[in-house]
Amino acid sequence: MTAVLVIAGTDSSGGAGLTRDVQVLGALGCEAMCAVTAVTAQSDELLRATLHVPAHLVSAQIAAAFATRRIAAIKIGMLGTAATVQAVLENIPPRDVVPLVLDPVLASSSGAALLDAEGLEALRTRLLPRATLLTPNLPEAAQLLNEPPATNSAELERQGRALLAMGAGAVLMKGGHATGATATDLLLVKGAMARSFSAPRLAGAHRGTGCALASAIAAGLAHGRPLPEACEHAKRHVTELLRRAR
Ligand code: PXL
Repeated sequence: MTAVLVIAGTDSSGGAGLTRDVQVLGALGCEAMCAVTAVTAQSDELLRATLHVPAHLVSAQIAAAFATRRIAAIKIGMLGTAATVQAVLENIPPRDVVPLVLDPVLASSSGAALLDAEGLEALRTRLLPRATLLTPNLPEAAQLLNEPPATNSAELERQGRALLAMGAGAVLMKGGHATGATATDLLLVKGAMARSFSAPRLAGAHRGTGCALASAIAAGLAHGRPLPEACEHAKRHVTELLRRAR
């Protein structure tokens, strides 16, 4: 079976994080290898406690995964600290060898920081240029750029292009935090027209959708789908998951 390495934190509520990633990868025909970066105790409303896994143990998990199987794609979620960002950088192959989907997890749905300030700087300057695809939501894109969140589609595209200029191979700007009848994601690749993927906006707040989408895209890339097709397929899969969860 095609193997995908997930580098992420756990969420005891089951809404987000590593368990969500593993669930989605399994449903899409991939085997999940994993490197746990953090253990979080949280409910939907509150982050109660976090343990950051020591960097040497994150390194060892990644190295062991690569020693065990041929890994067809990597998905990165919560990292927590700069030391963990560094451990990841030291243990993953270059971008042209294994595609990397980087979900820049900065805060929990309840608003608690999931990456410290030094970690954010390391992610922005060193890990982002390693990403095949960066998948920020509106608040994450804004924080990465030190700007207010985009409020219209022109700003969304400009911010996405600014993140491309920082070195990401491609950027998928997720419109889930915007408003309007459709939830539209915008895929930006250097030298190409923007492509958008839309789905009807569902009522209510949904946790773990970012984790699920990035994992579904990683599954598509692992199966050899071209990036736009992987994004489109992933969006459909996650929309269906949300619909069924209601
Ligand atoms: O959805 C982002 C996310 C990722 N990883 C962990 C989380 C969350 C959001 O709460 O808890 C562990």
